[in-house]
Amino acid sequence: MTDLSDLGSSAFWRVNPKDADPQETREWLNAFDALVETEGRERATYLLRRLLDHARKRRVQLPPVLNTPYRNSVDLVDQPQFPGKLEIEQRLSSIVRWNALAMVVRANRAHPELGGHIASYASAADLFEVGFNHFFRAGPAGEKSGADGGDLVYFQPHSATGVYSRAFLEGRLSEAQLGHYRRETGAALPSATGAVSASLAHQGQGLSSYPHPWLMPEFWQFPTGSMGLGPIQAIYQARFMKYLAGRGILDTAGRKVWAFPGDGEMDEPESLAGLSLAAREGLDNLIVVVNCNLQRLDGPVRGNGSVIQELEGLYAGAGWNVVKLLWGSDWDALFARDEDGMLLQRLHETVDGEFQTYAATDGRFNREHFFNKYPELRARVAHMSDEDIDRLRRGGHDPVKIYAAYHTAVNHRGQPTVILAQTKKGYGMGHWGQGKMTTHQQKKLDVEALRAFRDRFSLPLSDEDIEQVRFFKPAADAPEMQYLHAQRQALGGYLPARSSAAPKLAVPAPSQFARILEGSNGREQSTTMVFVQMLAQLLKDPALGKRIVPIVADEARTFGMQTLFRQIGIYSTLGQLYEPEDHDELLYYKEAKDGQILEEGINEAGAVSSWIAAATSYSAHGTPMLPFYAFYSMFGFQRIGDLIWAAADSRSRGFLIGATAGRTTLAGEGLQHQDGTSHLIASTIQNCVAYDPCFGYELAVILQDGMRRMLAAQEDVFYYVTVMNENYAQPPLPEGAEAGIKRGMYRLRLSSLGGAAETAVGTEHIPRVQLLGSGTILREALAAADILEQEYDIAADVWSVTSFTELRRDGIACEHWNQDHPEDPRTSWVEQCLAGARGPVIAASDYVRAVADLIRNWVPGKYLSLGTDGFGRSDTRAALRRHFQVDAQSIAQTAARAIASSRA
Ligand SMILES: Cc1ncc(C[n+]2csc(CCOP(=O)(O)OP(=O)(O)O)c2C)c(N)n1
Repeated sequence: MTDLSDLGSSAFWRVNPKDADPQETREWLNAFDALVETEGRERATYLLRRLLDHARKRRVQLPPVLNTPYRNSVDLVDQPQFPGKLEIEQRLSSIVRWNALAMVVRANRAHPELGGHIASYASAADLFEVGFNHFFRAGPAGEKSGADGGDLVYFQPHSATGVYSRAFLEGRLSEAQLGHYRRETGAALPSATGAVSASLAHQGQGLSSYPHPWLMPEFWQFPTGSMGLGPIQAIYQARFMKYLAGRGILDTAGRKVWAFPGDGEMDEPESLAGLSLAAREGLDNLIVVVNCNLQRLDGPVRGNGSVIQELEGLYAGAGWNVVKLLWGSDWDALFARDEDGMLLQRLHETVDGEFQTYAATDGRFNREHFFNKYPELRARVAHMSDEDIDRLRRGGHDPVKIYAAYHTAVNHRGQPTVILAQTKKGYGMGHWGQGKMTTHQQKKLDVEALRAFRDRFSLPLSDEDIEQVRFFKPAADAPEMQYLHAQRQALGGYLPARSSAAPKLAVPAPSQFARILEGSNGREQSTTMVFVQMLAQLLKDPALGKRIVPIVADEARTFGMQTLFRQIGIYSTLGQLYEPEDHDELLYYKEAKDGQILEEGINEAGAVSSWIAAATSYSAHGTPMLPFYAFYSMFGFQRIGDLIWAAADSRSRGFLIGATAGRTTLAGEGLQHQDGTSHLIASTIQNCVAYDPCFGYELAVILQDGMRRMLAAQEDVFYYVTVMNENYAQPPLPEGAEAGIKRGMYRLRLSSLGGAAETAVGTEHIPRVQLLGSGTILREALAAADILEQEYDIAADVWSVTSFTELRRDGIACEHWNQDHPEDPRTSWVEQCLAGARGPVIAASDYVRAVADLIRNWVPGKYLSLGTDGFGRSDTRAALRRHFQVDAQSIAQTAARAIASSRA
């Protein structure tokens, strides 16, 4: 048996183009069969491989092959002329490298607990710089600018120092700001122009550790700090841009999405989650550049293998255009002389753990251990000095090769491109950092190391500059500076830059939803149905209708949204290539190039990434959109909570609709489906406005107000609203309830036991309780009030709590205010509501008790919370509510006990 392990994961894609000459094909196949029979499979494999290599040499196009040799994809003969001034670019990148490094070293010197990363940007610097000098197009986002709106770049988060450092040279960040890297509280600092931006004035102007639009709203567009979220968001952003174009909303042709993940980051499931969608949808507006420095934080990414070959197989298998950018120009001559394939063989047998060692060692070591293994290779580098060997660059450090790869990528049509760029971690940090196992966390460099760095990159810095770790910026008329500005001007301006300039949209007045506000006239209906009804109405709105982006993850039918399939169509880049099975039905499954629904399949991460793209379209595209992503509430915050956190950081504006929500409302689905916590998690996200309404009119008031706040007032908030699948009669909006619905609670029922309901005067002798209910459990509270009055002679007032979260925020805001303004104190809405209300307060929701506990600080007197703590399980609603003690009986008993104990 031959050892096939050296074949790696090579495999052919099965593509079957039309056969131009079947007779000839048969002869070839017969010959092949004869070969296998007479000479055996091993020989056949060998010959196939030779044939492929030979074809490649003859530049015959091959069918897609998952793995190609360990060399650059762009052949020397196809390499475009480098259009830049290489020497100036090298000087510029050296300066950017220095300031990035200085930022970290200075922060760490001043405050040892601060710091940052040096080694990652050191590896990514040239990849970024070639982008900045030649490719990343900037431009005003906006409905009018359309195709000129510029590129969208998702930067590797911990290489942010390099982006700051470049912005410093560009005059967009000041030295004071660089000096406050990772120090973001305190007074605002003057920017490079001397001005303090209004939007930053209240929050200081230190530079955030990673890209955070929340903290640097005029700079960063996309938060990438949590590994894996950058790559998936980039894919769905590119897809959303095609969607905008497909629907005729915005011409996005010519604009690209670039993403720069690390090779270690590719182990995150989200990094790979969108690959097939990207290929399927032909996202040729997307370029992913994986910085393959072969290391992650702890050590090598694939010490015993090859991360580049592995990623090549994955991307190629998914249908991407894969461009390997492995070796710098100095290797060209070596490859040219590699007729016997010995160099390639040596590269193939080297695992990444060894490549890392070669990065950490010098030319002499590399000669001895890499080249000298085979006499043929030893002879081939005999004319080179150890220094020459040391200078053999990896592809990701050679602007000429990087340019060639990027050029190929931007001109490729029909597929997304991934560039697998081989680099060295800690490039240029000598034996202090380059290729070292511990380099990721290196924050300190002593003066000797800094001096060596200066010499390595020929920086014009004095010994004193080095000792003081001074930032360096050439004079405005220096050739580097002129070049830098000229290149950026040619590309449309500077980047990254975040804009929030977008038209304000008028939203329908509350009266437009009269049908919902009037109630269902006794007809039983779930709030999910009310939501769908409202959505259908909004879709018909002449102004707003086209802005709506309904998103589902294969649950439209569960939520009764299937009527929308026919009405507005499902977006598909291909339209509909088949006659749907239900084509003769009125509401058939319609896919269309201008379809409005994004049907993401069973893919919450993808669906919420689409939602983020739509919810930030006002910023990235100057084109406000209004996404509604409806999902099983359990598979939202719990499952893809980190993406929602990124959505918050991104200043998303849109609706997340947690459907079939609650732990007991969704009766039969059991432990994994029944959600008792999403509102608790939602409460932790400061710009997430969460509501758990019970009635259709509450939902209508909330959605209308949400639209007003996000589209008309342009507040940076997003909404999480839970809707249920429990059917009941929907009452009409009680007079004057709107304000309370929005603020989080209002009194729904004032007990009339023993006296006039309006005043409750004269009922002081009757024991009284305040029942708070939210979501469908409000109905249990109403029933509990009946029980209390009828069976216990206890008067019970009932309050609908639409949002414990908003009530809490209001309470906290009042406390903050009162801290600073003792002379003019404010009273929280909970305190205002319950000021005259007598008796213990009992709250119940379909979520864990901690949700109701959120308002404990502001509830006067005794406060008892009921909730659904523990795992969900299947049973009838009634049985489940009894089990969790949130049914009417349990609420009534709790209230009665509270009264009894207060008497005792
Ligand atoms: C979800 C998540 N997990 C862990 C981290 C911490 N972290 C930051 S950078 C890093 C290593 C990144 O390695 P790689 O992607 O190879 O990039 P490199 O720094 O080598 O360029 C880790 C583990 C994170 N930021 N996000």
